[in-house]
Amino acid sequence: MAKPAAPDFHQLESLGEDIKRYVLSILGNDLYPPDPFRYYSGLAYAIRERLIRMWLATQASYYDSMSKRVYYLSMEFLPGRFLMNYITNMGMEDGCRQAAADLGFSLDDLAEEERDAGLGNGGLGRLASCYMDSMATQRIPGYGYGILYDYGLFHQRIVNGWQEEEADNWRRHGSPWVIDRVEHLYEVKFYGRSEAYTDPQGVLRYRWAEADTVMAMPCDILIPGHGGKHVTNMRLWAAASSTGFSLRDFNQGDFLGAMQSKIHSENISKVLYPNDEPIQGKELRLRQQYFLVAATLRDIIRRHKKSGPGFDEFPDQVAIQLNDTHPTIAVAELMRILVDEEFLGWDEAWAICRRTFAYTNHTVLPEALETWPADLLGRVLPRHLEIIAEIDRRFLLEVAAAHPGDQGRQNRLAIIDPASRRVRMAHLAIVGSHKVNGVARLHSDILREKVFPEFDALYPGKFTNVTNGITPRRWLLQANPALSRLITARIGPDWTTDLDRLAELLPLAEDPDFRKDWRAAKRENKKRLARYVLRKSGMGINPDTLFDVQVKRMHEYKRQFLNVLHVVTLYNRLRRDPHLAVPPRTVLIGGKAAPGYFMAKRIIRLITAVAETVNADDAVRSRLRVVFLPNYCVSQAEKVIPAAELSQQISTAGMEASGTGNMKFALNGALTIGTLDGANIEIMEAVGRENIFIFGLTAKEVEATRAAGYDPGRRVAADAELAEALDMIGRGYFTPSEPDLFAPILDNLLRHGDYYLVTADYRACLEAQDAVNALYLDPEAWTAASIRNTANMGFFSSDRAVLEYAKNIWNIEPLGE
Ligand code: GPK
Repeated sequence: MAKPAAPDFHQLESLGEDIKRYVLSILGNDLYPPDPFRYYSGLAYAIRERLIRMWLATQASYYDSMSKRVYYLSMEFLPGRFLMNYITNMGMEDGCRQAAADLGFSLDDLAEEERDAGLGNGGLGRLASCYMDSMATQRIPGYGYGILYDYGLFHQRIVNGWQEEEADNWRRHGSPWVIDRVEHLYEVKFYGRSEAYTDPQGVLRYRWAEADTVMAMPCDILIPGHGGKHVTNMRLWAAASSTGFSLRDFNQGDFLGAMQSKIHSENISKVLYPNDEPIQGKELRLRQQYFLVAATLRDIIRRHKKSGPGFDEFPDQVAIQLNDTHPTIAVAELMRILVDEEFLGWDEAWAICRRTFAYTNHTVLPEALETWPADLLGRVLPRHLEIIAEIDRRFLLEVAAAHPGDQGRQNRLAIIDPASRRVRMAHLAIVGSHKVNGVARLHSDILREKVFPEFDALYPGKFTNVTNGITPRRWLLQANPALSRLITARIGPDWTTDLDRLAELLPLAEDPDFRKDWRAAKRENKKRLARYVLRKSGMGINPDTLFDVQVKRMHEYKRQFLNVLHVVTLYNRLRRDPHLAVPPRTVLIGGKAAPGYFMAKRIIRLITAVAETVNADDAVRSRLRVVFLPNYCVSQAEKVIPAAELSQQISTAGMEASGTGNMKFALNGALTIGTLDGANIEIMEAVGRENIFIFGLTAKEVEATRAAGYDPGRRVAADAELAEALDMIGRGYFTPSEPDLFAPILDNLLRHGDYYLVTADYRACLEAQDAVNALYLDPEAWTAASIRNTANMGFFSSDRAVLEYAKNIWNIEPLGE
């Protein structure tokens, strides 16, 4: 495929004039002094205008096709920045560079002015955004649906070594990418009660009485596919009060009272919950979930009715994908609409529901399986609780028919747990869907065999796998121009939409000239990252050291602590032997901790403490540096990942559902050091066992080790280096003024059985790091392995993933050209 010719409506000639006009008319600002933020905004509005024209011009074909559509429901989307993504996907890069230069700016500097749209926590939200890009590129007709939070994920600052959170008021300076559709408001109900009545035909029916209402306003963000021929719409709902404020209260002089209900309503879309696992029992979170679901289903049904067919054809026109259990109340809401408002019979409505929904599970952590107290759910959504109870009653009859007399099984499978009276959202999602998928092969196996075996027995074939993927446009083409140019020069540009084509690079791993160019591209990215780190933290890092990177949310199961133990051990070895034959290293660690996650915050403090000590030690500082990267986010990932040489993916086996960072690193030529967990296994199979550093217990061994009653004390006693590292941390070597700071971490390890098996995998991790060092000392061999990583990553494109969903789950054909 040749580079797409810019269609007429891109109108690059007038770009410069348009930018200036927007600075004046939309921002109401002077052109002088030439402020980069103003010019970024002007450019953004100029792009937005072209994008809207393109969307209007292309949506007709999309509507005319009358094909089935998918609705991807997610409480989180994590797009990051839009400007460069739009420009690359629309093929406008050269024109935009020229226009920026004519105005006296570099396009890259303007792009740096944009704030991330951080409407998600981590992997789950970023996956949703990669899928939007791939649906647009692969012309899969569909929409993303979510919430437009006023405040996205908090900003992380490091103050005295500790994480501090700052509100992310991301729209404060305007958001050119968001199109408010003020004319399409819907009402969403909460509270009140369910009321029975008899209709004129004498049938007993139910309605939702005395409810409060909140308005949902759609705000659209357009997502252009690569080549600019297809645009997908991401519709995010913003909450608005239905009444403005109470005039009666206001007239009586109670202005603040009058504002109360308005504030209560608008709170719904105020802020993203900053946890990367569910928040148990927070009423506002439940209201957010229902708000998304109710507004979205209204929109879907409006569109369905407009297109003609009746409800019996609904599942032939509509597929709804539940991104984790967060939007699962949709099952009850669709039943409510069909039975209470459209007057369908229960069985007919239920058949429609089950054919419409599919559910993606993203975690097996038991503490992360979402449940709601039945009485809370019943207070906020009275009719839905009744409907869930009825779904549960009928479902348990099915279970009883299959396993007569097995009350234990009924209790285990029940949607409403009879013991705790909590609604198990995963059970509702499984029962209400036609397919349930995990996000990597191991994860899907664990779901079937360990987490939901009795559901699997009841519904053979319902459980399936779709291994996650990432978009090669953002994560290679756009984030790594140096490597992209090199790849395109050798194999042409088609890899951007057909990632398997990267396999054509394989023979080039044997070519010394190509390896030299490959190293030069990596070095350019390392220099770019070094400049970034210097700018952000004032610290210089040396691009001629091994860049060893772990960036992801802070979590005990992800084992940033194991990484620290390796660092401390390496530090000790270097202090003992300054001539140790290992390559100099820069260890970069970044990630946010949930604000209430005590242990994760302590681990951040440990990393910053170790960094302070190591970096101040003249005896080792030229051989080992440690950096904590504050505020890890999508735009930072775009700088960090292309510069990485070693990618740390070291979770306790069986606990990381898939991982997607692992894919981004390998695609950019980093070698992985990792456990046999999540998608690491499939990455190993793809890149070859000799091009990856695998260590540690397997998921089965983890299970067996725990079952046998693991004793960390014995392991520590038998390993002098491990004992030394733990002792230094525990004694306050890195925090002499607060020697007990890390006692809680050590207690977890040594007194509470080391649940995440850090000590069990320590020695294997160090041996894998020895192999890393040895290979890195042979630059030609390392580079060849790096090339083989990139060349074999075709499978991990999100294009492949969404096409699998389309074929096996949604039953949707991509549109033709
Ligand atoms: C899983 F359950 C969750 C969650 O609430 N948030 C989240 O980001 C992640 N995830 C998994 O932890 C990753 O292994 C996985 O790659 C990602 O979801 C996307 O599937």
